[in-house]
Amino acid sequence: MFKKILIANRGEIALRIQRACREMGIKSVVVYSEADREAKYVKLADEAVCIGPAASSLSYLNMPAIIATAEVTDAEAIHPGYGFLSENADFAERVENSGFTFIGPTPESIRTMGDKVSAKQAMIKSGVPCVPGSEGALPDDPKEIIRQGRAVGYPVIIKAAGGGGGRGMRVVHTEAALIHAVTTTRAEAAVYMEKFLENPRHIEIQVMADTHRNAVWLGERDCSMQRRHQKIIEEAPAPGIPRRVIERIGERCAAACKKIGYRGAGTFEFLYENGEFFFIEMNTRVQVEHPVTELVTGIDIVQMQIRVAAGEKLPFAQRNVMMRGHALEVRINAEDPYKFTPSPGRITLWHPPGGPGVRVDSHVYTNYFVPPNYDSMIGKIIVHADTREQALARMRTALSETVIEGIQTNIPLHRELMVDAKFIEGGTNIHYLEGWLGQHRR
Ligand code: MV4
Repeated sequence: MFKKILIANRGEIALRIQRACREMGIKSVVVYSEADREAKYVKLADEAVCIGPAASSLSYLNMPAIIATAEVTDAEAIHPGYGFLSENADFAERVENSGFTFIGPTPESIRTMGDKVSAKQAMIKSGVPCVPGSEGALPDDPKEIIRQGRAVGYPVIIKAAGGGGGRGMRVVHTEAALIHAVTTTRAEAAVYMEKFLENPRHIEIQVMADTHRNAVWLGERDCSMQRRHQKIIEEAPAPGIPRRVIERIGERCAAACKKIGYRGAGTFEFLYENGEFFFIEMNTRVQVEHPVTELVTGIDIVQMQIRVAAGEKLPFAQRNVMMRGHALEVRINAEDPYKFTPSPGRITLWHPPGGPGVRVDSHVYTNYFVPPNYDSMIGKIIVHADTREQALARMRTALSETVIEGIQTNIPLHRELMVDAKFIEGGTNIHYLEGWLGQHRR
């Protein structure tokens, strides 16, 4: 096992990784920017190194500074967290070429999955069901593009192979609009075509693989409650989807991991519509919403990432993975709850909730200054209970005792959503929140 790990991230995930290291008896080094001096994980660090100014490009994205810090501190491995350099294949390669372990998949896996066309081709080969569409990248020939559009059937969606998170996508309703959409989406990279699903849910499967040909799936998460591609509530299991349907998909995901030699944690993203799953893309990192999976499976995903990166075997097999109860996560953002404008500044009072089945992942505290330089998420409240109904009650209680003063947060929005009849029913789609916000305009 590693003696020391460098944490190349910030915010609540930096604290999450630091806690995992400490629990495993591993020393950790955090790198931080000038804007993050006050963060809890910097104050609690075994070692903390300031690597640059607030701007991410000069700090959390500064590969030479991060690798040089690993060298001077004698760290053996680098955990990239999520965002920043976590899915940068060149970074993973530079880390490994400098003699450190990248806590994540191989650069080749990151590259293959980062290209949505090659990711989809790999999944088709592994028997994972995908959205019907073009076979690979679209050609230049307009006649051929129009033929494929007719074969797929309108509406279609044109996506850039290097896109993701909502970048580089165009919905096309008629043949007349097709060529223009392809031309404008085709900035430099390849583009592909898919049938456009109008009202899907966003369901993802968590996987974990070691370097000894073992791969397991750890259930699913429903991440449909989102606005502008920013998830705000996640839960596990996904309400109302038959277990046998999810199990078939999960087994295919684990099989795909074995086939492509995947290692570490990963997430297969699916759209779910009319009882069917369709793969859209893979995330080759730990995700913000990993705690809901940790609470329903009892598996420490960050600890497992570290173990498999050190070459250990997964300490459990698929048959040992049990799902118990229901978990809900709400993301706490420093923003206006209805206008969504960022609200950085000093937190004059931070009073987090507690009690049985309540987990708070956050790097903030009373008198902490939320810097304006990064995304607005300042923490997460995650609850676990035997049933979804009980988890909802637990979340309502947790939200009712949460006090955050000095900045605006989206806690009032979460309080309203937790008593919304359709959300309580379960199974709302990816468009629900934006529709709800339109109805509840103020
Ligand atoms: C789609 C889709 C409908 N049909 N693909 C958005 C970001 C990227 N991850 C894929 N996205 C979508 N792909 C087909 N064929 C609708 C979306 C989509 C979406 C997906 C997941 C979560 C939120 C979303 C919000 C708008 C559109």
